[in-house]
Amino acid sequence: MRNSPVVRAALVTAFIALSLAVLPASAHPSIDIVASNWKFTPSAIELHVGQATTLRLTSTEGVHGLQSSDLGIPQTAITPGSWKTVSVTPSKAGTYVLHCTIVCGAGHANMTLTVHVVP
Ligand SMILES: [Cu+2]
Repeated sequence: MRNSPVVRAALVTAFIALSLAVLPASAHPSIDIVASNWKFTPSAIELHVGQATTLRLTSTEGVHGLQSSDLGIPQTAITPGSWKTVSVTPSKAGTYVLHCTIVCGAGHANMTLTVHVVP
């Protein structure tokens, strides 16, 4: 019985089943947003009222920024080569257009991220 392949296989199977059952319940949804000159990709995202979502922000080109008082996003500089993580829990449905907050060049004025908050 000790070190039996059947027992080991059963333990591995139980461990994997447990991992799959536990992980999704504990993880918030997360959305990766990539900034570049001069856009956010994706350029629009959808969030739900009262649901915490983790935004993971990085840049492939230039330094950009994101901030929203309405959504509770603090001023966040987005720089190449690193990921910034911001947790957002919207309280009110609506469409929020966030402009890049760091002057980044010719296309800065039109660099936006649209956040659709739905019930
Ligand atoms: Cu900018």
